[in-house]
Amino acid sequence: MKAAVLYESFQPLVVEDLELEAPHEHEVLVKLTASGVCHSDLHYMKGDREHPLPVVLGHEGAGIVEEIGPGVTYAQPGDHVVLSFVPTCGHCSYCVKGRQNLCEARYQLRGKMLDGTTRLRKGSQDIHHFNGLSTFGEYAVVPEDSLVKIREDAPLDRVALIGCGVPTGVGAVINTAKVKPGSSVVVIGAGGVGLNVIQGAVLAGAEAIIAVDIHGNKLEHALQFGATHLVNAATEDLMERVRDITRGEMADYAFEVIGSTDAINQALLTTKRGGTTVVVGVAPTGAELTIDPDFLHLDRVLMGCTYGSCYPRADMPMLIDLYMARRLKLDELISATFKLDQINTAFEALDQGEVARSIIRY
Ligand code: CND
Ligand code: ZN
Repeated sequence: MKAAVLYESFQPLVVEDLELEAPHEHEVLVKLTASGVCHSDLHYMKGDREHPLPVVLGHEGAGIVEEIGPGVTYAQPGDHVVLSFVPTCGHCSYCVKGRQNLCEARYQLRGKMLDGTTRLRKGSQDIHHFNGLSTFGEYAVVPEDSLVKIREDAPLDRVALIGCGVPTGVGAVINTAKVKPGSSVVVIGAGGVGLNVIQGAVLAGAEAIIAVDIHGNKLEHALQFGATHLVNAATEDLMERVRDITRGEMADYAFEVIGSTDAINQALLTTKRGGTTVVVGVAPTGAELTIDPDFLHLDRVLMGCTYGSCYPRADMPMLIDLYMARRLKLDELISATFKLDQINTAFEALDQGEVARSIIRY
């Protein structure tokens, strides 16, 4: 099968033929229909984050089950699925307490399948998996626990975005911060994930939704997703604007959706006493944050957030239902569609801030 391989950071992905071994016990072969192009993948390509190489990246995908390995009971060939970048085992101490996004299995993957071996190979060389998924290929072998079965009338190319950007952004609002109706919300970074924070804030009934970006096209998108106020951080004073919009109080909630420590600090400063800041962006490994403890002293909360604190098998079908009922936007998120051999162009477009989200369609 054809896949895009990262051999070295700072180098383009190489689209080539790889061997993909049949699924082992409790694994499933999925024929992918589409994969979203997320900034998390780009962080690894740029060396901001480290991963064993070579690797097939991609963690936002959907497709159809083609073959099941021994012992698989959850899915059958023909099932439509979204892939979760956290396999949820259902019985670790996190899963049983409803914190499935933190499942132990996630930390056993380390570039391999759960049994510590790989299914991807180029000649005699093992190629690493990414979060047990590696959606930048025509097919993927994934753990059974990474599958989320979905309704068959949902368009499989669009719902690929339910694999990461949508549950991460919407979940950060609904599950992590638990935004209350009538709140004021600042969203710094209106990209693929940030737009979903914005539509999450709409679902939560926020009153003021202040979208912040440095690109005018991103801010236009944000308006379409329900932002009530736009701030171009390249030309405007963010604190001043938030103070004006909130009649001097500052915001109830701020979300950092870039992966920058400066933006985390800015987010914190936009919150009022008792306000909550949620860090959604993934900062480079080793980055350090300096904050004034006095600021937190006034009942402010600083929270992390992975995968929108979601339970994939409950939240993803729910988000798809909302999309099918036209209560959640997916079509508008996709500003470009590429073929797998154009994947480097797709990442350039993401890096240059040209797209909301793009997808690779197989
Ligand atoms: P994308 O590149 O689409 O969005 C980032 C946005 O930030 C762009 O619109 C930029 O224009 C904007 N931006 C950049 N610098 C600034 C600045 N100084 N001020 C204001 N805006 C700025 O990326 P994405 O939405 O795919 O991902 C965003 C982050 O979220 C990224 O760090 C990614 O790794 C992370 C993420 C986290 C999780 C999670 O589970 N927490 C899941 N997926 C992605
Ligand atoms: Zn992602």
